[in-house]
Amino acid sequence: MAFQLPDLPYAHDALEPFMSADTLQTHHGKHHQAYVDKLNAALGDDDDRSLEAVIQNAVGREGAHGVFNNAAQVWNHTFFWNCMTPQGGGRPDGALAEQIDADFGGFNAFRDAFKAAAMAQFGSGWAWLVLENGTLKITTTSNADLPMVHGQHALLTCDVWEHAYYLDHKNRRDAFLDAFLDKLVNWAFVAEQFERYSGTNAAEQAA
Ligand code: MN3
Repeated sequence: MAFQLPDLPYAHDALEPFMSADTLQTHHGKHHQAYVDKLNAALGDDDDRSLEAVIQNAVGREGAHGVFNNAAQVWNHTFFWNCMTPQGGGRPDGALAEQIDADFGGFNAFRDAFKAAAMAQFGSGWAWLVLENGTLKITTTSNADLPMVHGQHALLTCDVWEHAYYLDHKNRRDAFLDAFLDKLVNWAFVAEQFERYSGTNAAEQAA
């Protein structure tokens, strides 16, 4: 069963002016699609594993770098689209906000640390807010690498490959990060991930 490119959770122009339709048409329609196509070509038609299973099986395995890179990039991009929303940005509330205060010393400290980490990622990669052993952490990964293969739960990510921002911001990764953090982050989605993995959602725990 072949993997499919998921639809964006909003219209291509819905994130303007902070992320252009041109960027999303290229990034989703060309880059993300290419990872899906290359993954399907590598796996063949009779592979019915989940994307997560493909990633975990391929990580670090000799001869499986192409499968890992394309599978992880399919996962990363799908997650990234969900981390953004029109009229996004602002701040989280509730249990997630309390844990950000506890683990980073406040939202502004979190924001500064996330942006600094994303700025410091050399070359292509991703900046993440993750939950690891009950603690929030900011991490970065290179190329296609992702938290699930490091025992971490991803809560939020920002793509810092140049293709994520070059059409809108040229070389200015800092301007892209400001737009992402202040105008695009879907904190409701991030809070859903936090509740799922932190056990603060009693209904999900019981399920
Ligand atoms: Mn990308």
